[in-house]
Amino acid sequence: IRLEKIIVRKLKMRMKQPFVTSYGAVQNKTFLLIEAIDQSGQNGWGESVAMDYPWYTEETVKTTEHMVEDVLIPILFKMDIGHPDEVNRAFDPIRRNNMAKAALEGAVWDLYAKKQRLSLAKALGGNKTSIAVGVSLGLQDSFSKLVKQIEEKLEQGYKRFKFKIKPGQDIDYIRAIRQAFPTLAMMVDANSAYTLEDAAHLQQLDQFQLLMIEQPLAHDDIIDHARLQKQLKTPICLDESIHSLDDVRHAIELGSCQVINIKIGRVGGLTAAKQIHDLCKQHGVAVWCGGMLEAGVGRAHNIALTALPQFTLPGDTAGSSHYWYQDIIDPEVTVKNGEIQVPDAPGIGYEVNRQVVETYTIAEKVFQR
Ligand code: OSB
Ligand code: MG
Repeated sequence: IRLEKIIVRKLKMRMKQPFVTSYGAVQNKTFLLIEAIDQSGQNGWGESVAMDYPWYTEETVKTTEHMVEDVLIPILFKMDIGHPDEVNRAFDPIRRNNMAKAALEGAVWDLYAKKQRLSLAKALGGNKTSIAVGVSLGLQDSFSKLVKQIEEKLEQGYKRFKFKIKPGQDIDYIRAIRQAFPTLAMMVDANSAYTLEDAAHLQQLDQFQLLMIEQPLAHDDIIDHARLQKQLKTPICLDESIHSLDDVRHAIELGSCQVINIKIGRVGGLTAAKQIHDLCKQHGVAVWCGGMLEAGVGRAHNIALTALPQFTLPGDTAGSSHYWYQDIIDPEVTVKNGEIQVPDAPGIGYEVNRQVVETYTIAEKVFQR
């Protein structure tokens, strides 16, 4: 693969409803959509998951633009790519900026799989034909609206419910949900809203049969999480704290968590995500695929990754219509009986709808080798 042309589009899409976390609300999503084209005219698609404001990790739409355009594309234009893993290695000397790296590497993976006439799932080594999925529900101010949402998702068969929590909207909030849904497969995500001093407070969550508590403590911590895990019956799952294979190795060694949330963007791409998957499999650590409110291209990459065997827990990959009035892929991602069919067609297995992409595009730049 010799990349000849890379198109960087900036899209702005409005979500059906604001997504509220311990940090605040997101409703307008701006992101980069990458189209990479090689010497034969074959293209591949990637989506950056960085958002407008650096509340989740340090990256933003603007930092990813800079990295993609000024640093990473020049590296790709110097390469002859035999396999996408080489892109991971070529980006390795560049510190972090994982979401920017993942967006480009994802486009190369899609292109590579298409040339091999393999689905992206198969190209990654995944064999599942369908994946079980869950849904992540943001903080709600009205309990009856939340109950209605849960009931609607239960009807569609969603297999796991994740609720955001924050100090002041946690124990009583989760108790109320548990009382309304005594057998619901449910977990919570704090997005780093607590400290070790809250350990006794968080112990109250142990009574609600939660599958796990995601990222209760600092975004860059693995030591305090190990201390907290010793004081909690509920398994801890790490999200923000995991950026690399070494982070996962350290977390396993220290006992900082029992479950890992793998997000392609946060760990720097599919190659890194697969390596983390393999390490977790070796250690018997369960993993699931986290979501970043992706549009269709990013969602398709998540589906392909989740086809790997150690993704034994339902992740965040809900159907397109949960977020969007109209997604950018054809067909849209649909959930039936709580499952998504893993596409068989080459690459990401969904067509990008160029007309729809155009309606959301607010900027476009073309780079030539
Ligand atoms: O912490 O998992 C998170 C969305 C954006 C940033 C961080 C997180 C999330 C989600 C949403 O929980 C998952 C989704 O539906 O895509
Ligand atoms: Mg999270």
